[in-house]
Amino acid sequence: MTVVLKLGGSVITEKDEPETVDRAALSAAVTAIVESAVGDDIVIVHGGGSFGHHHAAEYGVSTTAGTHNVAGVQAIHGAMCRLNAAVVDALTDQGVPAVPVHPFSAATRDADGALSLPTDQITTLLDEGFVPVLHGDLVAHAGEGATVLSGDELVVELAPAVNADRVGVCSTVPGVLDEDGAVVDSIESFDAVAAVLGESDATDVSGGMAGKVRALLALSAPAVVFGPDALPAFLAGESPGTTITGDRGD
Ligand code: IP8
Repeated sequence: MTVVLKLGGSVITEKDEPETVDRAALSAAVTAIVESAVGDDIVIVHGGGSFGHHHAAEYGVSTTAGTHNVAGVQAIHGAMCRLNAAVVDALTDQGVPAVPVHPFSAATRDADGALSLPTDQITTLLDEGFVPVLHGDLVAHAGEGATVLSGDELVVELAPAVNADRVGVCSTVPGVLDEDGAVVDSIESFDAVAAVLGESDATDVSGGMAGKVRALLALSAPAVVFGPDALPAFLAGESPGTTITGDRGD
């Protein structure tokens, strides 16, 4: 069974402190992975948290608005590489054969914004017993310079490429919440929940929960959005939080 797991950037970083890892939260997530039966058959993606989003906001870069500013590209990509190194280190410290994969080195967006992500490297690493660890990053974008590539977009690209049986998105909240703060059990179309999907409460240049749901609806496999406490349950095969079932079939 192959699992694609996204660790939200706000889960593993102190969202209000620039470039600060939440060591306790990261360690708890790694422990949950180590103690699960998933083994090495997992691809991990992490978001930007107080690393990428902080710099992206400073340089005015989002998933659609790009930059040609070299200092900006270096600041954003560099911060994400530093967070990636912290995540890979935390995993290897607990014995996971984690290796870094930096999407900026491989992915492109065309002038229409369509993403192309080569995945042979990922499938080969998995076959060879490694745990690839990707991260939200920048991407070379025709006509825009470089734009933000969110971890949720990566999840959508990776899940079919590795024939993922399960897709999990570990967020700071226990699922997608309705206007009363209750977890929505399942989502089958964006229109059904558009009214309750607000903006993220942290600096988030990737579109907050609305952007997350939109991206995950593009998957043909169901994706589960849950909070950090439910990570062990997800890895044990349960579907805590919100299950998002793709309605586009592509
Ligand atoms: O937190 C964004 O990744 P996300 C990465 O998954 C950057 O949206 C560079 C801000």
